[in-house]
Formats: sequence, structure tokens, C-alpha cells
Amino acid sequence: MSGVAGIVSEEENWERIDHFLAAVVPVATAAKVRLACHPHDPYTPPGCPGVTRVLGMVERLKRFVKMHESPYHGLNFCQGTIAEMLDDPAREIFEVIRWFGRRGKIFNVHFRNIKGRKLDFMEAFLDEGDMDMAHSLAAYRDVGYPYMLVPDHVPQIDGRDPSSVAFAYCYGYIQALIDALGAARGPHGLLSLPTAPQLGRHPGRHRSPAQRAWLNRWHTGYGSPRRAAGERRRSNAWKTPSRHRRCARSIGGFCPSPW
Ligand SMILES: [Mn+2]
Repeated sequence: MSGVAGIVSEEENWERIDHFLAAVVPVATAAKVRLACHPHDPYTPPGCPGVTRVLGMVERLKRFVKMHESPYHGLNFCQGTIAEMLDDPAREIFEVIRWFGRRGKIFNVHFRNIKGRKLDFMEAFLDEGDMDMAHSLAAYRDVGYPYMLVPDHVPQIDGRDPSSVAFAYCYGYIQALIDALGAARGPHGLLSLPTAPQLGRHPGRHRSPAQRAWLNRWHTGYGSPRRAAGERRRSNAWKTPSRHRRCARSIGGFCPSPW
């Protein structure tokens, strides 16, 4: 059974996508407007619930950006949603960033992290999830990604405005990562990070000894990094300036502000 309402098969979904792209991509291309499609969030198994959503899998997203190919047809690359499509995000995410990044198909990045994997995950703060966000940032740098990195939905933080406080924490974390990637040079600097890290026993925490030593300097006097992150949130959250932030210094062209 198929039709306007009810069960929608994969084939029918592709037909609809093709119909839409055929009409819209030429117009967007002529007007030089980038179409940034957000993936289906989260992945759902075929036929669930009656609709086979085709943009919740990496291979399907590759097919999607190749349909009616145009430099103005690409993705709002939600790293969290992509991770929710993968069996082992901590290991697999870098190659996905590279595949879409090298082809110029990433027009915006939702820079967020998760704990877990496909069909078994929790949304997490940038520094608490399984993906190494410093290496992720290095991967965006290496493919020449020129646009924005923005926070996405995260757990809320106690306070007068739990959602905005949590976002403010993410802005600060992104800004610090950008600064660290650009400013810290030499053997202990993030600038020397490879984008295909050597993975240790803990997939989510596969930092090199040099990187761990460098990061530990941040946390002097705060105890563990996780504790330090919690303390920063509680004590400094209200000091975070407006979300309408200045653009980052030009380090690979990143800007953490979506506005
Ligand atoms: Mn998103």
C-alpha cells in the first residue's frame, strides 16, 4: 500500500526527493543560494513507523548529494545525527567528515556529540561524548571547511535559562577548541593533531600522550577534566557573554555563531 498518506516505501521517498531536487536545485544554483539539508534525526529502521526514511544513513546521504549535483546542494552536517547512524562513531566519524568535506558538501556543521551508537545513544556535551571533538575539528580544518560550527541540542544545565546556559557552555567550548587548534603550535599543540588518530583501548578517549599532557594543563587545580567541566558550568555560566558573539579570529575561517 502506498500513496500520499500512510506507508511510504524507500523507492517512493527517493522519487519524491528527486522531484523536489529537480525543481529546487537549478533555482538555488542560479541564485547562488546553498541548500543545506539536515539528515533525518535520528536514524530509524526501514519501515518504522510505516515510513522508510532514506536520509538517516550515510550511504543514502552520499547518494542524496550526488543527485542533481550542484555546488549549492549539500548538507547541514549534523555531527550528532551522523553519529547516531554509525555503529562506532568514535572511529567512523572522521572518514564521513572527510568524504563530504572533500567534495564541498558541508555547508554548516551542527557541532555536537553523543554517547553510544546507532539505536542506542544519549545526547551529550561536547566533552562528554564518545567522539573526540578536537580531532573532529582538525578533520574539518583539513578538508578546508570554510563555514560555521554551531552548537546543537544538548542536555540542559541548572539555572534561570537551562537551555541557553547549556548553549553558552558549548559556544565557549567551541571557541576554545578553535583557539587551541590555531594557537597551540609545536609538539604539544592541537595544531599537530592527525585527523586519523591512533585509537587506544578507550575508543572515546583516544588522545595521544602529548595531547593529554597538553589538555591536562587546562585542568590544573580542578581535579579531573570531567569535574572541571562541571565546575566551569556551575561557576562561570552566567559570565558567558551574549550568544551574538563576534566571529572567531580567522583560523581556518571558522565562526561559532549561527547569526
Ligand atoms: Mn542537528
